[in-house]
Amino acid sequence: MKIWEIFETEFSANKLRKYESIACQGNGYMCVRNTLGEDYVQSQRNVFINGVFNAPEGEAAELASLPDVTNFEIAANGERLDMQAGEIGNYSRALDMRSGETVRCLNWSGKNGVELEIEFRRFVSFVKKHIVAEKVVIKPLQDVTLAVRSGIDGKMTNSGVQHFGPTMLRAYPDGRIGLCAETLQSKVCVGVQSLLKCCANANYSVQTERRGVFACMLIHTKAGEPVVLEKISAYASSRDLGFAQADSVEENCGKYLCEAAGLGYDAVFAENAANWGKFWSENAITIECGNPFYQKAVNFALYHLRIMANHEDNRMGIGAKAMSGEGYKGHSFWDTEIFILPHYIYNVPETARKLLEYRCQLLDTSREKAKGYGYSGAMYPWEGAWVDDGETCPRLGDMDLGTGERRVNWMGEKEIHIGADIAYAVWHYYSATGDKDFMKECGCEMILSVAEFWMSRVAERNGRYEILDVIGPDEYKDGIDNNAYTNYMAHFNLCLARDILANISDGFRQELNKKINTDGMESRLADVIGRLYLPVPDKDGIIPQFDGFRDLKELDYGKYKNLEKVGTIFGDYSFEEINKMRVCKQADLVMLFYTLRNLFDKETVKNNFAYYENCTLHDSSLSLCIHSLMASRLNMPELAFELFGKCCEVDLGENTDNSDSGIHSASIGGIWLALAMGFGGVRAEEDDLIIEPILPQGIKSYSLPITYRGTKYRLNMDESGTRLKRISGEPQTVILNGKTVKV
Ligand code: IFM
Repeated sequence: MKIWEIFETEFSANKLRKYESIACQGNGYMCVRNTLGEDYVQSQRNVFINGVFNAPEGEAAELASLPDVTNFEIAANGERLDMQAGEIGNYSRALDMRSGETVRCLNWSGKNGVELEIEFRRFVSFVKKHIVAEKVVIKPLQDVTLAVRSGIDGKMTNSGVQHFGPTMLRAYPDGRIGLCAETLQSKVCVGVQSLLKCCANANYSVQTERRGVFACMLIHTKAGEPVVLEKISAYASSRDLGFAQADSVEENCGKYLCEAAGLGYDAVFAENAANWGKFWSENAITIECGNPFYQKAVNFALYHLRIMANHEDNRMGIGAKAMSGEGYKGHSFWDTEIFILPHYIYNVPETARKLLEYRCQLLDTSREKAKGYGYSGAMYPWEGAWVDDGETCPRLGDMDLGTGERRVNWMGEKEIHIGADIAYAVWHYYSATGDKDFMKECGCEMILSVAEFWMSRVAERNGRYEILDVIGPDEYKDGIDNNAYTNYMAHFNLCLARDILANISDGFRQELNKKINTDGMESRLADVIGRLYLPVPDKDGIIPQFDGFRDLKELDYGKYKNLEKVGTIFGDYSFEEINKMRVCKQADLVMLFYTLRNLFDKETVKNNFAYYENCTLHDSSLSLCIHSLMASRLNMPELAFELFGKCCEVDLGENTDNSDSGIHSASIGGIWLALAMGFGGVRAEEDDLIIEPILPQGIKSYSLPITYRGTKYRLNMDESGTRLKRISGEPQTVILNGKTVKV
């Protein structure tokens, strides 16, 4: 097994989409699906720039599919290269995660008898963030006339929805071709330029078509003589960081392209490879066990975690599919704060800060949303897009094929735990970094604003405060009361707000009061904190996921566990029926034990874990990693390892096609969670870094970096025990396996 490569040795059109997603290439600014040069109907071309969203009439904003530069048509003596026609041999295709470069090699014999050896290379530069570079080497085995056509195709859509208005096409005197267009609603100008160069004498022409401009080359070549083609492309937009009104997208794009094209593919690649090399040398995680698949999955997770976030810009989040496909429209969910952010908090805290700053900038639209529903404070969007897009959760969901009507999607209104998740993430970030400036600039205001929301959202019933009519993380259930996860997380958020008010200076309070009125907040907080209903274990020791959960009827769980396809249960039951059954898509209690670890004694957690594990189908990609992490904490190392393995298979498994519309960012963050916070037992608590590693049977060793309050460590665990090495930063104390040590 090649642990550094997303690799295939056989061409299969049915696997095209999955490969395009899992082997996508990017740098946080932009992302390109790993599409092939020639067209196949099964393929889905997408290039996205992070933050370039557009809302079609009557629909939610989505990441707009941009003009494509990955198209590369090659014909030999008039016959088009097509791997489904003619014969292919020596095929291989690999994305090398060490450098971000993808290489496809094949021998192709056309029906007309022409034989070619071809190699395609492509990368998206991590240094020159606007650049996509491609190189194609064609070696004919006979004298042949090659016709090459490659350019900028602006006919791209998001499954049929065109986000751009009229396109401006250009051919520049220096051989560059270009396209500029503006998104229809958000009015973002996007520019794309390419330069195609050939080592051999070529008859060059430019072709235009509606929304497209292409460079064409006719090359007469001799048997055995390789023809080398290089295509460098640049993307720019009017949403680029630092873009000023007086700037020109077209000019910027041309500048980026000329600089990179002047250097050529190999030089731009060398610089990019060195950047990736440094990343891996400082951040690699190793896991040694009988099966190299796990090492590959960990490499895969780190690769994607690096390319999914814009590390410089705080105006966008991370999509549930990152930018690897159209799934979930590029929207950010709680996936970021609870599943993905911990990796950044403990490895790239500057990026974690940017992601939280994005949430801070959503405060105004969140306040408007709360007002719209008759609440106060900040009601965060369930789905976030561009920083001022507001709630982008589509109001209408899937079509009911029976009635022809679309079902109402209640998540935007009811899945309100997201506010507490964000407040929790602020606290988590602060605990691990000690970043007081962030708390002053954003963090305190965020926690207090969401706390204000909870105080208006609770309902007085049964002589206490309850939280009614919500959707918890387990989305099989809709319109439930007193969801344990939501109530406890809201309570935690309220307590954080109380503690902030108890500890801040008068001066800072005055500053805060310019943004949020905190007068008299202490007594209101004390009232709600004291009287908010928090579900407790019943007579069997089980904490109900929500009111009445334990009375719901059971199901033959075995039938739906370990299935390869998500949502199989919906083949047998309607949503309304599942709503009335004691079955979980993912278990809210297990989630809660992960976020707030000290609420219950170990016995209670263990009993509830077993109870909920039994009735959980893991029908959400967010489920397995948390169950693995909790199994580690509960000292069930073998189960933890088994669930970790399943989590690694969410995107990398053989038989799934559920990555076609993009990878699962939360599950990828979850690979890190299960390893670092699960096996590694790493956590920031109060003012301490606590590390309590376990070594499940079957794992020989693992090693991972951790950054805590400016000091970088490497944790090594093997059969001989735990070693913690300080790599950089000031010596600090750490609680390692229960003992306070100075590292
Ligand atoms: O945020 C999740 C949600 O919990 C379950 N449905 C998919 C969303 C995006 O991953």
